[in-house]
Amino acid sequence: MVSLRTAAIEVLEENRMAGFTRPARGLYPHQWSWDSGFIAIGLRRIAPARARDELLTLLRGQWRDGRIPQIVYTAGADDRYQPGADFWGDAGRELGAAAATAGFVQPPIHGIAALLVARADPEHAPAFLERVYPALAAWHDYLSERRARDGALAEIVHPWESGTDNTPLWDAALERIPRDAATEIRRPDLQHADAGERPGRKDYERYFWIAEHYRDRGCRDDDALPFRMVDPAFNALWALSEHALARIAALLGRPVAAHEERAERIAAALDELFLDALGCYTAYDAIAGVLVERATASGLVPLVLPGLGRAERLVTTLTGPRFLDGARLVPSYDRTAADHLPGQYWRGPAWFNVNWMLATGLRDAGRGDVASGLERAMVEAAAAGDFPEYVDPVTLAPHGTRRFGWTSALVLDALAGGTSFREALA
Ligand code: 9WN
Repeated sequence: MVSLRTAAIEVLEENRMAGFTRPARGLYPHQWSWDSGFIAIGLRRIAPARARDELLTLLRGQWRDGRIPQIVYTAGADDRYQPGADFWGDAGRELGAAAATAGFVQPPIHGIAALLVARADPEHAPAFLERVYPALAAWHDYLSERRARDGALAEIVHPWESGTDNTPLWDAALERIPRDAATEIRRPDLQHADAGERPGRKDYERYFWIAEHYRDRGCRDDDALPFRMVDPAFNALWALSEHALARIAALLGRPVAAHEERAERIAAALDELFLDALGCYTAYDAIAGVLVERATASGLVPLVLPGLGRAERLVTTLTGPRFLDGARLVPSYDRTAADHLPGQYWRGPAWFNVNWMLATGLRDAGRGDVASGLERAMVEAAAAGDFPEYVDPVTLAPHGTRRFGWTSALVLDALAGGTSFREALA
């Protein structure tokens, strides 16, 4: 029998493409932005050069305005995933991308991923960081100038930008979106995952309506956008990555103050998203002007931030009945909510990337005991379910696709003893 480590390496090998790793063989044939961040973090444990390539290949898709796109498309795979490159046309290429890309973005994991990858191989770090630093600085400037127009926190303009697509956080905002998209919705994803475990038809009609609206207006981030949400996980990762850029700038002998100031500004503004009644952060609907009253794992992700004032309260919520009490892994959505569904995508199942971020935050917050428990459950769930995309938080039963990229990568990191953001930033 092969070891779990060897099996994880095999999954990453089987998903290896030219310079990057696809999330999964059938369901996701392209390069995804935040997947590549997590995958690079895992790859640094076994192949630092490949981890560097993973991030550098993603940056080929960067637009002149600084955005790092949600998807960099593999040529000839449009019939296998929708929306494909054909949906977006030449928008990205006209705006400087060296590859066909989506117009949306995903959570800014890249700064911290680049720092961790650099730390894993000090000899090659300076040349790698010289290459990625300007691109990552431009990416964060895009977020600041185009997405955080009204304050310190960035808005997302589509559920896909959160990476937690059908989380209950977006339900009320999506109710306002028409369902008559012009695109013929084919759903090739349903050939690779159970329909009951994926977003539904109504969700897809609305996803495409917003995507067409954005694309047809040149992917401009203006006030006419029909969906504008402030996501706590997206912004926490931005603050963490901004701290990482400060560290990278210091290693390169460049000014650090602007990065540090921005990181502090984002972290301070996150406080506006804290809902005392739920004991965690939540999303803000920038169109309706309201906080969403739902407890999701996204609202725990600020635990990744060093020195977070509310860390203790978050740990209490995380280990309490809404999340970990009675479960093995942190569910994506409140287990006490009437509409919690333990096998349905981002409406209940536990995801490995989220649990990895929380384990890292917990260890840095002095709760190595809880962190180790999560890492043990990740390892067990990956072994029993053939590296599933997501699992039932209580039984660890596998759901979604199998032999999934970031599941394998982050299990490799857990097997190597896990990560400390605090140490990486020191
Ligand atoms: C849309 C690739 C991506 C992840 C997201 C996850 C899922 C896509 C989809 O797969 O989203 O981006 O088709 O549902 O929600 O987090 O990046 O693994």
